[in-house]
Amino acid sequence: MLDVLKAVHCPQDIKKLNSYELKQLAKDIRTFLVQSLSQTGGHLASNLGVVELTIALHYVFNAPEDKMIWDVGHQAYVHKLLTGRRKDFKKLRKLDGMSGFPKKKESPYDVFETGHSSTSISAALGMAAARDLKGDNHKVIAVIGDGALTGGMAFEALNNAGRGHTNIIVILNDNEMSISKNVGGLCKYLNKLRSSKDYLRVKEDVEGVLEQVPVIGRHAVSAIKRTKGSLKSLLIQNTLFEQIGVTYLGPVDGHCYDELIDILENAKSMKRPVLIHVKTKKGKGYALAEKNPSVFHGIAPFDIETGKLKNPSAATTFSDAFGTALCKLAQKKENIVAVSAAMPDGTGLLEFAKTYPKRFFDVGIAEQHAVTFAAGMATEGYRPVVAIYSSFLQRAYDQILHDVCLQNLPVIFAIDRAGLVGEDGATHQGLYDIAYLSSMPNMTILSPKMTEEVEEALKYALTLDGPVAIRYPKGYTNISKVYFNSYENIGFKTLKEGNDIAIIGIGRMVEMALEVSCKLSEQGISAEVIEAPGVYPFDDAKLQSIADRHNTIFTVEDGVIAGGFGEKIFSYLINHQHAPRGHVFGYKTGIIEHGDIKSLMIREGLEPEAICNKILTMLQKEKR
Ligand SMILES: Cc1ncc(C[n+]2csc(CCOP(=O)(O)OP(=O)(O)O)c2C)c(N)n1
Repeated sequence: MLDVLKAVHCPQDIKKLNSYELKQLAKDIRTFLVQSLSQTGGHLASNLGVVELTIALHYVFNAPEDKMIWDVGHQAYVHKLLTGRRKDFKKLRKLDGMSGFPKKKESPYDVFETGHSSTSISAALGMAAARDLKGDNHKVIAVIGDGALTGGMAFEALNNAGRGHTNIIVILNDNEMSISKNVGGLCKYLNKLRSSKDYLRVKEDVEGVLEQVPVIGRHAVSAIKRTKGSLKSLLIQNTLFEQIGVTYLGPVDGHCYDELIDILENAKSMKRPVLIHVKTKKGKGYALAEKNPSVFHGIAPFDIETGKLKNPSAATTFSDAFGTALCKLAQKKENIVAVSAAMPDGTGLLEFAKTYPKRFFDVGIAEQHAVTFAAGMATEGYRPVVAIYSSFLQRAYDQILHDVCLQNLPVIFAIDRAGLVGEDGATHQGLYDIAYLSSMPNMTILSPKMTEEVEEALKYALTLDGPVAIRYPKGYTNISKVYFNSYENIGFKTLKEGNDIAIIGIGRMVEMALEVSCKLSEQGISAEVIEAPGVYPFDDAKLQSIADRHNTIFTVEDGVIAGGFGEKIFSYLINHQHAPRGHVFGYKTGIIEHGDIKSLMIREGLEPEAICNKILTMLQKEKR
């Protein structure tokens, strides 16, 4: 069992395998992935779909000299397995373990880091341009899914590639799925191409026809092969890709080595930008994942027989609360519409999509477009609610500023996964939204601290006539319901009285602030705990009165300190002739790798014990 996989330590080992062993390797990898991910969780379905493709790539090309870039990077597990990291799967996505995405420091085979979608073709083209300038001749390959191809940057890159003769090889891994079913006109177009006569059949037909021409036939076939490298490229000139200057090869069956190796060898010999259209099945080889690829896209530890989660949670998450609240409000307010960038599942919008199909817009992995599309709808009297994860919304910085905030349009941003997200790591942590949104004109930022407050925050947002961001974390919080806030006003609110110091928390950090105050009271320190449901702009008068009551103020947020909530509080107070002592608790750096959220917070010093100790040390120093 798994003998072939165990014998593969680096891509050179694959090149020694015969066709039977190559097939066995694919089987071994699928067995390994299902077993291993059933224990650790991770991105299963996408990886099961690229097993033969990844093996064929390493069989034909010479990594790491030839460079492979994995778009999004969630499908790079097979690549990791083939490049000497099998043992590291035990700690996949765990603290100090192997990342779920390509990481340069992990392996020389990981040449470019990904996590957010649609970057691979740009990066590949840049690497290829550098190669040409240096006079090198290795190959650069970008592997991109049909979902990731819906991101505009992929087209910016193809447009750029089509202008010149820089050779890059783009592998379009088309499984007809994003996380959910892929959407849009491009997807329909790819479907048409998928069902056209496949690459090998066309090639055989042409060779057959030419060979029937006596004497010159055989020469013609090899001459065309030599000069053009691709017979098919002579025939199919009318794809979108060909029209913009990128040679289209395909479609090929992404689970058939013969087809894959033939087409990759062909592309390898070409001197131009090439796109190879590969048809794959997401979840291939594991029936439950084939049937339900969205569920197995990213999954927590599960039972192999049933596919059920090992530790299911019945708790309502912030995403659930958002979805339910939006459906409820949309019933009364017909101008509410919802916009998703390929994440209706993760953001809790499935029910809304089902209940209000005409008022639901999944625009694909296109966060920039999602925001400006919403801005357009807002100009026509609609109340768009754009639900996007914090880290992916970074994509749309200028659209939020230029198209929404400067025009003061009433677009609501439902920012899910704000703060640490844990296992997905540095590219996915939602650390920056407060910093970048709080510097934008007209923007109001709200931060509910418990799931029950999401509906209140939404209702409040709908009373405003400008942009509002409602940020909330992954999962749920455990804060006592006695602290429920009805969002009648969003000013600072004292949750617990205290005389010695003030601790101001936002969102899920309010729970932390309350815990810290309990620990401090055991040490004889009385802390006033204040929440800021309106993170920004804050209530100036109330802030001044807090500063009148306390000389020492602490703030706690789950975002980067630089430009964040605490910095703005202290900057405001200093500029208004208050000079409180205190400390801003948040993340000192924006690079926080993968691991479970609790461990990461402990490591960052954002946990009650560490905060309490820091406060006590400060207070003691002040006494001296
Ligand atoms: C900018 C951005 N938005 C959203 C996501 C979340 N996301 C991760 S994978 C994925 C679907 C990718 O589909 P595809 O490229 O076809 O790959 P597949 O999983 O089908 O192999 C999405 C939407 C992301 N990683 N980056």
